[in-house]
Amino acid sequence: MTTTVLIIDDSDTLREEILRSVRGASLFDTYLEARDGLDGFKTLLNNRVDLVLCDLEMPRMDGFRFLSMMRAREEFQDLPVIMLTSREDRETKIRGLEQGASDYVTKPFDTGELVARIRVQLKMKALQDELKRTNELLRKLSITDPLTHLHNRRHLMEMVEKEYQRAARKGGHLSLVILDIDYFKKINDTYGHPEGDKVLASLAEIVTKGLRSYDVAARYGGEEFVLLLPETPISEAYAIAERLRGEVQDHVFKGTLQGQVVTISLGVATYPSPRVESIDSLFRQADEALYRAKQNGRNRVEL
Ligand code: GH3
Ligand code: MG
Ligand code: MG
Ligand code: MG
Ligand code: MG
Repeated sequence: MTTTVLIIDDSDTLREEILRSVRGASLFDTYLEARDGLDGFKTLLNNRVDLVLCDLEMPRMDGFRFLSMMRAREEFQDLPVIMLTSREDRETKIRGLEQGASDYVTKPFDTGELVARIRVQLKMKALQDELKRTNELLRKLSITDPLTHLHNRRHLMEMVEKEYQRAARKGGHLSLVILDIDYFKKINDTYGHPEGDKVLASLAEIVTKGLRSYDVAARYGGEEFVLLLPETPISEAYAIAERLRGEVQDHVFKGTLQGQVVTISLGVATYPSPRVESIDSLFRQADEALYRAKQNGRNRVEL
């Protein structure tokens, strides 16, 4: 990946001088220049930039305005900005740092110092990016079931809470589908546990495929899955469950499981409805419906 620096200064001489310094240190592959804050901001919007060197006093838009404009935008929160100031003025430096400057260099600057400060900023940015990636990964792991890559039960309960509150506030319909594999024990007994795991992974794929972006599919227990369907009245939830039931039944397994038909039973419940006035009762109704589906012969959807 190429690294890009943006130099914003109204003085041609100074820009050239800075350019020479950063070029000499081979810190960047691409060099962008702007004559004032407004120009610089436009350049920032149109290019991927890794570090900004910015003068304070400039016509049209000065360094302070530039700083507050860019820091107001989410995508530029972590972008390092080194201010170039001719003023030894303590107040100016403090104000710059307070408005989001990462560091400053006083003009006339020393090339060695400028390069060293740039290196520090680039290193901090790299560490920050890595930390962010690690955090995202940890977050993802903490909400995902490792076998099926569906949401885990804990995250499902968080989402249920959120969607329930939303439905209660706005008066929409929130549907819940609980599904359980029929005679899964027999599949494990016949093919072995690892093949059973493959069935679970395949089912997860089928379930995920047909979902809308705001639906949530989770592994609720060993071989039980839950679909959380916001803004979905019971008739629609039933249709979704019924479609899923058919897709699972028609699924053609490969390898050892070839020829094996797997079916699921599903229970559907919706908030609000006569016996559903809490999250607990939403789950209870769906669970009871699932029980009836099992009782009534399996490979069925019950409300
Ligand atoms: P039914 O639901 O139709 O009443 O019959 P069932 O055979 O599916 O019965 P039950 O729901 O009681 O059994 C669930 C089985 O699922 C038991 C357990 O060995 C298996 N199971 C649970 N978690 C996993 C898993 O992660 N991997 C595999 N391979 N099997 C699992
Ligand atoms: Mg200037
Ligand atoms: Mg079960
Ligand atoms: Mg059971
Ligand atoms: Mg089962």
